[in-house]
Amino acid sequence: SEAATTRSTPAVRYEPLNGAPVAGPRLGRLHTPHGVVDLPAFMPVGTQGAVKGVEAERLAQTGAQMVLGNTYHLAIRPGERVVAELGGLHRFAAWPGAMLTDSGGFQVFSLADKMKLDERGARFRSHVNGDLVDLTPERSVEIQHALGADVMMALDHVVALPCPRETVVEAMRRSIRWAERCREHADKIGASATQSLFGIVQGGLDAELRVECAEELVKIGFAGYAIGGLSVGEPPEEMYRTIEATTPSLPAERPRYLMGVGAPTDLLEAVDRGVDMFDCVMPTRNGRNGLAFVPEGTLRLKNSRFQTDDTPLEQGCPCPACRQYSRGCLRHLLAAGEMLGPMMVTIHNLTYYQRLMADIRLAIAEGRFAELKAARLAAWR
Ligand code: PRF
Ligand code: ZN
Repeated sequence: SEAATTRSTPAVRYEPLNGAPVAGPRLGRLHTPHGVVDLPAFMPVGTQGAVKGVEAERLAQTGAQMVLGNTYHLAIRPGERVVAELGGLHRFAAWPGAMLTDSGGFQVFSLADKMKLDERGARFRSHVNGDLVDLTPERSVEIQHALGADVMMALDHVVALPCPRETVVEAMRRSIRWAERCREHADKIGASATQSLFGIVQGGLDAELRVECAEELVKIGFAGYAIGGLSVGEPPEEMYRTIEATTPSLPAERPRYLMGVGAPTDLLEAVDRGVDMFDCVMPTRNGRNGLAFVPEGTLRLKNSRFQTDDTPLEQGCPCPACRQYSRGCLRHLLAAGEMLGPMMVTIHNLTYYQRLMADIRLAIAEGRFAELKAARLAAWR
């Protein structure tokens, strides 16, 4: 069948480089129609098609190889047809590298007004202009196909934690049914030839539900598997335990993506449990607020102790912020509301995250990930 053919030649292919352990640190590569992504990888968030305050060429200089875009935001404004008419998301965002779009599931549950949800999908009012939007699994795939990212995400039902187990079970089972509809629709409209679809494991903090969800998604068959519904306010230890309960149920030869995570510590803990991909607003959002990531932890640049600090954010960092500006100058730019301040701290933070991922990959390659993890955790503590 056509579906079988497209599935045997996936648009995105995972290449294991350290024997594809089912859990534990994994070194690999993701081959996409827009280049290779070294794994484990961190994807900066470009919600509106642009990483806030960072133009595409600068973004490439941070070491990023794959960027995330949001179906929810781009469908509302400017609309996927406009993006398609302007050449698709890669051309539109001037990003020649790999891209992934989130399905809109998470954003609908966190941003939309007057949301109505049933088996068909979600209906809600746009938080931008109040327009009525109808987001079904089929529609999410169609939008993501028009946007044209290399990886599309299945539409899922995310619940806010804590909540009753029955609610978690219902949302998890619905996410599986929606994922299957996404899978079928992607094949039907021919998206699977040029784009890959990832399923999303839900199930709250319940190990049994996570395993059930993972196993059902694997039966449907996806190019990769995401772990969703985490980093929504639960203690870090609960998140790590849930990741650890999930990854062994995922195929070793497919990439795993932990959605919306996280702090540098979380990246190390998740890589240690077999996760390959991450995205998070932390380096960009914190950067805009004047919080810089450095090897010792974070620097709150608005603090007066940086007023006459003539050193760079991070000694030895190759980023344009550290090569050009002192902490004292960046503090002044932030205090004065000069847009260069947030832009420079964002660039530094993204560079910091990409250098961390490069260090993680080298450590896995050289068989010393445990040492790297211990040293970094000790330095941040
Ligand atoms: N689902 C989707 N996107 C997401 C999440 C999810 O559960 C999360 C949870 N941390 C972030 N982004 N579709
Ligand atoms: Zn820097």
